[in-house]
Amino acid sequence: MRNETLDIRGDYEKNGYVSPLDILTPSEAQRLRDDFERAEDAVSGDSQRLKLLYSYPDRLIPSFDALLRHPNVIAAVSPVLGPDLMVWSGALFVKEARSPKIVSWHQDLTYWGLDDAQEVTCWVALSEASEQSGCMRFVPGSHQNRIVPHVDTFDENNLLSRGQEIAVNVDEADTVAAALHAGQASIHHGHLFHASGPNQTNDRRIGAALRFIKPSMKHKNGARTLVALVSGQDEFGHFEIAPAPRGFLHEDDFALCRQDADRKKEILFEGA
Ligand SMILES: O=C(O)CCC(=O)C(=O)O
Repeated sequence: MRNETLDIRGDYEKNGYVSPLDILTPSEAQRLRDDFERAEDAVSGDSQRLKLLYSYPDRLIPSFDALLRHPNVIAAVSPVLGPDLMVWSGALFVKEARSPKIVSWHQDLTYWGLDDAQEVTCWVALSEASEQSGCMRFVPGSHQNRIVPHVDTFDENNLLSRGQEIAVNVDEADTVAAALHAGQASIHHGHLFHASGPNQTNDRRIGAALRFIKPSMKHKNGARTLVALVSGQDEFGHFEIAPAPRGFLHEDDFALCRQDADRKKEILFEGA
């Protein structure tokens, strides 16, 4: 793997992202995709469970919990956040083949209700994320901004919860495409301007967005949402630490995710 030759911390501080990083072999990525698609088939008749599966694959499928703790993932994130790492969310972003779904320009931390910016997303491609399939685009250096105003569009083709979009113009000429092969990843800052376009290919574009935080972070409203402690220690106790998944799509894990989704909904839709 060639990540050792990168200055992850230096590049991240300068640009607000690092891409591409080699994380999984193509066959490891394919195995995760297979597990996800097997789970999808198993819950396909139940829209509530399907939604929970997209939001919490890491709490419902043991191999996705293992992804959060993968040594290459930890090695990509710890140069930025340090050795104590929690994952606040591990949701999937899926764009079906030939799908018009997009993600508008936004900054991640806008609506998450967290009190600080000690957060890094590691976005792991489980299928080809090319410009044609709608990979992410970044505005290098834009993480130096604080949170800028966003407007909610609730556009049905937008994968974001509120269809939120930053209210300042982004010049395409200032952007870079973060194309990834299956098994590669990018990391990005919670204030970085980023977006992604439609999928114009014949395969699904599937990515796991792993949201790492430092344990010192907390919710401004005091909510103790569910996190996975994946490296080091939690000396703060601001969150509820999730147990390992009890099995593949275990009923008790669905119940835990349902509870957490309700807590998060209150935060994500505050003021909407
Ligand atoms: O998957 C995408 O296209 C966008 C994901 C995203 O915005 C994020 O991970 O913060």
